[in-house]
Amino acid sequence: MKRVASSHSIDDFGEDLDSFVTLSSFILTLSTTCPSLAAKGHIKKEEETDLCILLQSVATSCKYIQNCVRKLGLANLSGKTQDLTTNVQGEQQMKLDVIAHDVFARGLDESKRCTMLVSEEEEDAIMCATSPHGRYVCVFDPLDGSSNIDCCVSVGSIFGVYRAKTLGVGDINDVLVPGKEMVAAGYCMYGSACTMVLTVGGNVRGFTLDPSLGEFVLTHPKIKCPPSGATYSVNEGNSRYWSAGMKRYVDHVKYDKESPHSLRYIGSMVADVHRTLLYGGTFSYPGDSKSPNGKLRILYECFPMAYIMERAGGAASDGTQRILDIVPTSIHQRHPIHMGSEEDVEEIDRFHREAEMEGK
Ligand code: AHM
Ligand code: MG
Repeated sequence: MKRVASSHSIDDFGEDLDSFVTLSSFILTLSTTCPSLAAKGHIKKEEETDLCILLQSVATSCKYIQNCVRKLGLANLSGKTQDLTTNVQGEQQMKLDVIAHDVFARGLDESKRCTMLVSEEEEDAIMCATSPHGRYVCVFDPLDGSSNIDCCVSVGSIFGVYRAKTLGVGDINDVLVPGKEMVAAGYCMYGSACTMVLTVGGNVRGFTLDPSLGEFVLTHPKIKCPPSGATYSVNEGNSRYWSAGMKRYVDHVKYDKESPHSLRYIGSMVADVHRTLLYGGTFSYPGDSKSPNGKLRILYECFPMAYIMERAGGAASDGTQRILDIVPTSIHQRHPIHMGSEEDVEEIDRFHREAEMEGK
């Protein structure tokens, strides 16, 4: 479409409206927008339709949560739950944790496309009893980083989708498989803009919520993580508990590089990973002597983020092995993680290997 140039053209906003795509239109045409899926026989027509309905449900939940986050202080949504409930990790639940969980769980259950759901906020997997034809399992952290919410720091929702082995039957073993078996993964960041990052096994795409349309609009058609970066992101307050490999790596990026790498740590995984994905560098939540498995949950925090990072050309490891090769043994299991630019993650692995060979 040819547009007449004007001093205040819509093109001034930097978007090419010839490729105006919304999240809805993208997921309605998965096989054409993700030809790799269809070509490799990864997905059949009915699977595609069901995945489309499931992803629409996730997108609607994210819009709902985004509205709650935006009016947090105005609608008495801030703070902890009144009865001071804790989640399965023993962590104090915030009001929005509970709301976000309900919105995700109800939306996905009502989509009738899932056999089972796993949420950070629920100890047991949720069986979707009324979905006899459900063919997917969705794992999610409905509101990651919620301890930051009352001071208006960016938070987000993270999700991953697996195939159910038996149609309509929820089985915990469907998710106790390597993360590389996911069919889709994404996150939505409730930040200065509300951004949905999604991969359905092909490219990683970023959509920004246009508040006036109420639609996620494609703004980042093909996100690629730079091969190396100049930032590291980790809770350095824990450094006294770190392994020798981790300590040496962080010293290396601070003292051995031509110019020191910058430390960027928000303490909200979605925001820290989003920045790392776009600008490069590393995000780590390592294991240490106090918490050998780190803090982050493998199923609905590490796996979806690692999947996205790899699809964008980056890498994710625990210092010795690829995250997506790990087979979890329980649904709320924690695991150490380092992810980001491929060369930088390789360097972290090298530091871990060398320290281990020295027996440190
Ligand atoms: P949460 O799921 O209870 O919100 O915890 C996960 C969050 C991540 O967003 C973040 O990377 C990490 O906890 C920060 O932990 P710490 O405060 O120990 O650095
Ligand atoms: Mg979380």
